[in-house]
Amino acid sequence: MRILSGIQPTGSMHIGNYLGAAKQWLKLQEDHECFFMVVDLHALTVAQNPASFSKETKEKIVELLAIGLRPETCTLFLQSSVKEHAELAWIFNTITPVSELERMTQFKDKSKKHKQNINAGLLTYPALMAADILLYKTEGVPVGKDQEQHIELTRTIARKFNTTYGQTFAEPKSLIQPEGAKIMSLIDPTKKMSKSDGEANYLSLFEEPESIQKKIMRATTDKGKDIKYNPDKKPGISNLMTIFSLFANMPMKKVEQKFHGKGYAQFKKSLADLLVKELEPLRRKKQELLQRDLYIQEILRQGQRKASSVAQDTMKEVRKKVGLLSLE
Ligand code: AQP
Repeated sequence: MRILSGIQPTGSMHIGNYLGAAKQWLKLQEDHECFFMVVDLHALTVAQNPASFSKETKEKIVELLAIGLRPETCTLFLQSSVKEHAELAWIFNTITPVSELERMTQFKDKSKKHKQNINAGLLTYPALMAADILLYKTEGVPVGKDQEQHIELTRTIARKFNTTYGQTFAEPKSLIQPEGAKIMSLIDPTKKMSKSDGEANYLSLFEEPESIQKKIMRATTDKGKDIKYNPDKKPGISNLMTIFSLFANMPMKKVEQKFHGKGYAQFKKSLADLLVKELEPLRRKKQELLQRDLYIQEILRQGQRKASSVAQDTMKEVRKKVGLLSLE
């Protein structure tokens, strides 16, 4: 199966990004043809600081390597380094109804969050995402639950293209984990963990140990004191239990048994200790990789070459099907 997924360059990768998406990538790279990219063009849909944007982009590649992506087995690249993404997105813009774009949850949420900057790119984001995916004739897209709607729209766009111009794209499916697909905010466990919601809401994968302790001990819990998994009635403790279960690789029933009769404080302390232990090697690896600028550049060049070769073939086919005059 051919796999593709991406992550935005801005902000540090948080445990939601990891448990919902990136952890799947590590497994998939072992026995599938995988394309993973840093989606810098998508990130431009909210205002960025040009002085720090490219540095953040490089740092995201470093983070992906630090968690264990292996450029020998997967293609790791920058979205903006393969020009065909923007080209195919334009063609998809011409077959995507505005009404479909307007009903996207992410567009509605981000329009509320960035009232001063509701730009056209924010609206047409899913057409670019469809281009990202279909350019590689992708079959599986490992993502968190929040991206499911965009992948459904990608399938709609693929169908529309196929009926308009002839069979070209297979419909990709989303690969969503049964657990961890939606890690919630540490402060408001009814909302998705998001890096744009402020420091206290999320836990970076590369967080310092003292900060991990602080954030977990301050995380919102619910009434009562039992360590019982019940996302509807006890969203706070259930979210923390999901994080524990996934990092400890322990089924939820076992987590409940382990903490039976213990209070929230004791559970939180165990969770913080577990996270400090599990995240320490990633933090060290990131520091080490940050010094290896030439190595990172070489990986990106190699990724660009591999991705471009597939993307150019697809665009050639698309241009022909659409009827764009070829100058060859
Ligand atoms: N809370 C989450 N739980 C599970 N999966 C998540 N993902 C994001 N948040 C969670 C998944 O991580 C992948 C990369 O996400 P992204 O870089 O595209 O960023 P995002 O979805 O926009 O993440 P944020 O933190 O919420 O960013 P802001 O605050 O900038 O909007 C995707 O597969 C996503 O599903």
